[in-house]
Amino acid sequence: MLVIAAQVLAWMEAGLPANHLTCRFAPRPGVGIVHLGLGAFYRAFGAIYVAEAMAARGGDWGIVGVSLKSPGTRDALAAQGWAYTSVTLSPQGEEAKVIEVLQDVLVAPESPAAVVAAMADPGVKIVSLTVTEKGYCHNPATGALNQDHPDILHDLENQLPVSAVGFLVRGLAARRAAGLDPFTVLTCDNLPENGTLLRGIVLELARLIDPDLADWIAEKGRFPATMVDRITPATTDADIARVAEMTGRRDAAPVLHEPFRQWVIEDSFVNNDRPDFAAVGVQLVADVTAFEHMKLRMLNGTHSSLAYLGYLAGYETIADTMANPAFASFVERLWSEIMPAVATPPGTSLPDYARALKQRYANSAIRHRTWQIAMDGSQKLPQRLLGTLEANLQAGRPSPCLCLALAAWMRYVGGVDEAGQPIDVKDPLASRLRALSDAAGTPADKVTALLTVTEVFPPALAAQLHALVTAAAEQLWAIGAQASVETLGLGPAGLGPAKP
Ligand code: CS2
Repeated sequence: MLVIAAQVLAWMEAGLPANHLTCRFAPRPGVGIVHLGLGAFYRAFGAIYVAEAMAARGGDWGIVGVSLKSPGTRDALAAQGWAYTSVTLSPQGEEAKVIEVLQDVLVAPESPAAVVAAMADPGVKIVSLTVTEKGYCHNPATGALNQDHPDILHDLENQLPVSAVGFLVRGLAARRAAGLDPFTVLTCDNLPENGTLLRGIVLELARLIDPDLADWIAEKGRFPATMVDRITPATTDADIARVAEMTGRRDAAPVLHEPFRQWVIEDSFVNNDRPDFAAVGVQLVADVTAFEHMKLRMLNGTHSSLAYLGYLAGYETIADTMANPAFASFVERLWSEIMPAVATPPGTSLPDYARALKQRYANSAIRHRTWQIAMDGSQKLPQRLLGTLEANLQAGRPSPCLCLALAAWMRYVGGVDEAGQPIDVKDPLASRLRALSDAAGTPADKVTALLTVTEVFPPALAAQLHALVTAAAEQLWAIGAQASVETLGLGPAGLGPAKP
């Protein structure tokens, strides 16, 4: 232990000016949080807020991270004593900080019992999650648990789980057995009404395992909804080399992100036990819904639209896509279609939010690949695009740009780009989507076939969308993404001048 501590100190201090060292604690704090899913986003976002809240107001909120699949992040961080570099990238320059808030990292497949034990530790008050949309093992169109999911079938038959939901249920069961209160379950994924959704999924699995446990969770558990926002591309080998050059020190697991961040949390925690989030700018509110709709529809909805259309037009990153004036104008038109379907959250202006997003997307210091955002579309479309489309259909508002984005997803999941090259489509439904697309002949047939995927499209909405998306697809296949975007996107900008 002492040897590791000395190595880590050397690791942290070599090459970094003292004022770049932040969020270090001596003695180490106790563990108050178990976090499932230790990807770049959480380490660039939630972990930093927790570290800052502890630095500002104290408390034992050290974090035990859990990787649900592979040991890579644990192995990289172990050699660094769980510390890592966070780099803020902006056109004005870059700033590196060392974040030392993780106290341990567990790899669930290696030691599932240790993960359940960590959750059952009396000091732990919160279990948070960033496991991405597909990690919830649910049906994206209905929000219900997918009881046929292989991981859920496993977790129903075994004490030691593999799914995030399974770990939550077994962790809560262990606390109940020990006579402890439940932990607060804090979801940090981009899902609609994410707290309520996860509560429903956890209760459904718990009820199948032990109905009394489900009643206990329903009565005592807390599942606050959240809106999370910071653009954080996956870390690449080139990023690792760049950070080494910047800091003079090799970090095998740095995170690189934009300066902007926003976290809105429904203030509903078991026994009100949480870090002093308000002290570090987190918005604690009674109702997150308006913030969440704004973010999922205006940010993630346009992000996915730019990802599919930008990828098909040959762009590698969002910033590259935005550098094309037709796309920059097209995204404004998308916001004009989306804003009428979004309630304005307190203290916010939707046009200002859109203008700020435009700047964020144009940040060329961030290399956020269109391919990365295009991943898992079947899990993302309902909350990002379909809710907006449904609201516009009901109100009789046209949405040609959103329909084009949906058609672009359909072209993308066909697995062949406009130059005839294969696309590496990552999606839990990839092979089914590909088979449906391949079996259909014309673009119109492909639209008809893909709209039958009920995990994505509720049948009534599919029927309403059919003619509109068919028209968009016919144009997209005929003239390509670039020309389709030009057709819809060029012309005067849709957002009007910024407020002084
Ligand atoms: C992106 C998000 O990969 C994606 O699907 O849309 O990760 C996005 O960058 C974040 O939600 C921003 O907060």
